[in-house]
Amino acid sequence: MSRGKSISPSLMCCDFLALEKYISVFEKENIEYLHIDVMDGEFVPNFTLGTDFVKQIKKCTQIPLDLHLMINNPETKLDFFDFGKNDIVSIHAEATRHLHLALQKIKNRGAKAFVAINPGTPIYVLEEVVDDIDGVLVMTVNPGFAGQKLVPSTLKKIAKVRKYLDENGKIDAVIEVDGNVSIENAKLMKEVGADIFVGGTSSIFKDNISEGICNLRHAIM
Ligand code: S6P
Ligand code: MG
Repeated sequence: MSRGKSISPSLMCCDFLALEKYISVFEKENIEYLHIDVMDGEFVPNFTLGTDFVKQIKKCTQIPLDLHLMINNPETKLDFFDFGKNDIVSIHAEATRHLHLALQKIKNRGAKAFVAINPGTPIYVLEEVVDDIDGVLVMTVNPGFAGQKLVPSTLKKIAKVRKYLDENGKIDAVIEVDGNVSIENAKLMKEVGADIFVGGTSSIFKDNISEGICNLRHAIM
């Protein structure tokens, strides 16, 4: 996978009544991915976007999807989701006893398989699947809600994951960061090795979406 710096706006932060308008701005701004948060009310204490939403988005744009599945036992639910080649699918290491199997199921459909890890999860969970992944989603807040504050220890963790991937010959594997990716934090995250930046209420979803994207783009270049 290319390690070029990319932006993935978090669609749960959109005004859903204006979704088409947002998508056309994202297309105009050459956004690389669309981040879709799926929550099951069990793995995380919230519900957000689901299978029908994913289907609709897939129908209305060519921008690759970036599915962030915050659901228990994803290996039993992947078939419900519309994804394929060029899309990213992240599953949480904490949410499955069958991490390897779940990753294979993602890869078999041609998508890019990422392991997501919470702020409190040690990076050694990557050890037995490092050869099978295209990237790691480092959560920089505890998952469940937008608008939270950065967990400061995750900055060190991004650097640790980069080092671990490189040492294991995974120089093309990508690091995605999600949670309080403000303009200021994005610069710090970039310094320690982040590649894909999830833009939420801290950056893109403020007064002017295009301006937010432009500022974030500038911070990560
Ligand atoms: C949180 C979710 C995220 C948020 C994003 C919001 O559980 O996975 O993708 O939507 O973090 O961004 P911000 O800037 O409000 O933290
Ligand atoms: Mg997310």
